[in-house]
Amino acid sequence: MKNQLFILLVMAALLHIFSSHTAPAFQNLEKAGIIPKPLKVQATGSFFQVRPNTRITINRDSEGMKGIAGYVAQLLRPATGFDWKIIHQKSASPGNIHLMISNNQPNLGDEGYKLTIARDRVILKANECKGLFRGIQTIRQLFPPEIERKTPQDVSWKLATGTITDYPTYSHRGSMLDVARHFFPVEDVKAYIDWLARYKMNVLHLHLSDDQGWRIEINGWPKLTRIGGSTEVGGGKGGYYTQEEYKEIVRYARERYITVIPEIDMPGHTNAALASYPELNCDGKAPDLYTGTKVGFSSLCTHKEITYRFIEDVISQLSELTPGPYMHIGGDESHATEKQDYITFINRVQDIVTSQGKTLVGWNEIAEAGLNPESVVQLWHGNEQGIQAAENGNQLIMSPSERAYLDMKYDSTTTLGLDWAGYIEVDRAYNWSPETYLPEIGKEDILGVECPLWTETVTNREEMEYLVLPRLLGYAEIGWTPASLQSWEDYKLRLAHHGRRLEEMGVNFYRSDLIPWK
Ligand code: NGO
Repeated sequence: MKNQLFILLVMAALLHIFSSHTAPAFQNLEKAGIIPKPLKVQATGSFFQVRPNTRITINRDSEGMKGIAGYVAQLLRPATGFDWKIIHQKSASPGNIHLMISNNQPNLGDEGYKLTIARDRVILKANECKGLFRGIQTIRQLFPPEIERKTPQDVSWKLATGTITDYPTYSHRGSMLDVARHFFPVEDVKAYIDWLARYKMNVLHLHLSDDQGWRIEINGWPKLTRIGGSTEVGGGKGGYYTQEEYKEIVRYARERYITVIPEIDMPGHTNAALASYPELNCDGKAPDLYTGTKVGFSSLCTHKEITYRFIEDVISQLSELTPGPYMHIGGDESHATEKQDYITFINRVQDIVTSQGKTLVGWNEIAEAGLNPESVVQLWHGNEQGIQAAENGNQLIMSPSERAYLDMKYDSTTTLGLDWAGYIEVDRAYNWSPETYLPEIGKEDILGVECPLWTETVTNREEMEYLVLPRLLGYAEIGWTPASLQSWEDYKLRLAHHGRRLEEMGVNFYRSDLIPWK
């Protein structure tokens, strides 16, 4: 009898040791595979059980806090089927998820957060709502992947216990969406914003005009949208955003702590505007609308005063509609503009932008114009101009085309996309670092990272998803996680794990052979 008891005890002890070593991922916070990888994670090996009566409690009754709590509830309700009542109370209580602002954690900055998951409660702390919002994306990834479903799932909702302390490396982490080559309705842009939000990105750069289309309503210039917005690459019907719709995009982004940067490309990439208003052309004649994919053939007439009246109207209205600090004026590939005219033009437009209280951003070509040091240069193709900008004191947004272009094919078999900057497989997209990309450009010169999705070949949401996912996740990590913590070997395992989540989301992501998908 004694012996039997002894054996039983030994077995129980062994079972305990064994089970704590093979704790399922949901019980080991360090193996949760979060993307972007957080700065510091400490697991405590147990779990918090979410129950039908688990509440979201907030320590302040502010609009911002209520907005965030509402966002969390709306994320968690469909798949759990629980109520997720929101309650205002000073401190955390057993069984609940407590969101709190407490301004005494200087190292967290405005986007950082500290998450503590104990067996009996969850506490998410940040200096600002923005930080809570980023932290919520972490909590979301700690739920089982079925949380992504739209209907109640029969799952035991557990969160692994431990603590996470996390804040971003770069303050600017974004993606550009080209709505000019093909037009995308507001709903698609919102879906895009949601992907950015999910991976803690904070900038949506909207490429609103190009040769093939003008996509934003400008009062006093109705033909821009009526004519310039009437088509797209391939000759489809195009489209445009009314100012109300644009405001809705900005509002939706803002609710997710994402800044919108509008881009009106000039003086080149302007055929849609030139086709709408003959007076913007040097010869006074409107060209035909263009639905091909060549670049570098159009230019606003840099000698005419009406050109600058036009730009002033566009920039002042967009400045009014956009709360963020930036105005992007393109400036790329102006091969149809004389060099000296280009320089004079960029300088005049820079003045217009700053007179509206905005900071100018442009593609690397604008560095040749001798910019104000406050202006920002987006490096895409033209390392010399990037270096020149850094020497001039301009901050850089890093979007090198051969690493960061979401419109490049993955490999020779990809049917969508372009390949002029090479193929960008998931490893090539991940395995680089903005601060070592060019020896002449250091971390202090860099504002952040953007991955652009140009849409010459992209016509709908599914195609968008295929090129964006999963590369976007890697760019998000490059922007958020310190370079010293990034590793392809580790990332590819986390991405493999994350694949289940993408599947539950029902998105059309690229299943790269390089990833050992689960
Ligand atoms: C270039 C060009 C765009 C194209 C894109 C396609 C820049 C900044 N200008 O990038 O007009 O759409 O390549 O990859």
